[in-house]
Amino acid sequence: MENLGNYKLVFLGDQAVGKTSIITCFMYGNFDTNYQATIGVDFLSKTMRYEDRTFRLQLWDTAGQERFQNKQTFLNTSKWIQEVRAERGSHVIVVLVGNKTDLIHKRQVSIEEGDNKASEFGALFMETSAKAGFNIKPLFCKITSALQGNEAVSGTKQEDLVDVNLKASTKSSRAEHDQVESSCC
Ligand code: G3D
Ligand code: MG
Repeated sequence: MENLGNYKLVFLGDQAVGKTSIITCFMYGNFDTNYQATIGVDFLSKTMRYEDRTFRLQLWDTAGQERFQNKQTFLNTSKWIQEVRAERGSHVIVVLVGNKTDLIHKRQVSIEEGDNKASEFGALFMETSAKAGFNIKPLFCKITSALQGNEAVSGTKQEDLVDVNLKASTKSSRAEHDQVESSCC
């Protein structure tokens, strides 16, 4: 099994869009666990397998300062993506995530709008619902798949970075859990 090293995934987006919920759903398979109750660690780790390679993903949650209404959180993703590009350059993989698809009657942004915006920014796009557990694992599979195409390996000086941008809807402190391999892609 070839180990392709550590990858940093940073979850950016306005407050209450569901960043923490997506991480929780992916790590623990449920919606209600509040991993942030455990304090003291900066990120959660999970090893993903893609074919005969493994990727260790570091999930870095962040706490947005401002809370906006649904549509505005989508508009604000432009700012988040631009900041990431300005800071990290164009090589980073950016994924635009539309969360809370379970709130069908409150939808403000069409799939097409999301898709178009992602294309415009050279980002991947995915819709999810942390609450329903919809598309959460596929999201991380998509990221892993993009990483393996990227061929960034441990041993290279620069650590590759995946930024997961969220739209739609914080608490602070962090928990540590290093979960074992998840093979799904
Ligand atoms: P954040 O980490 O981006 O700030 P959170 O967002 O994960 O803390 O989620 C903010 C609120 O949105 C939480 O509700 C959470 O339960 C809810 N939420 C997260 N994901 C989904 C989703 O997919 N669908 C729905 N319907 N709600 C979601 P509270 O009430 O605790 O503020
Ligand atoms: Mg949070």
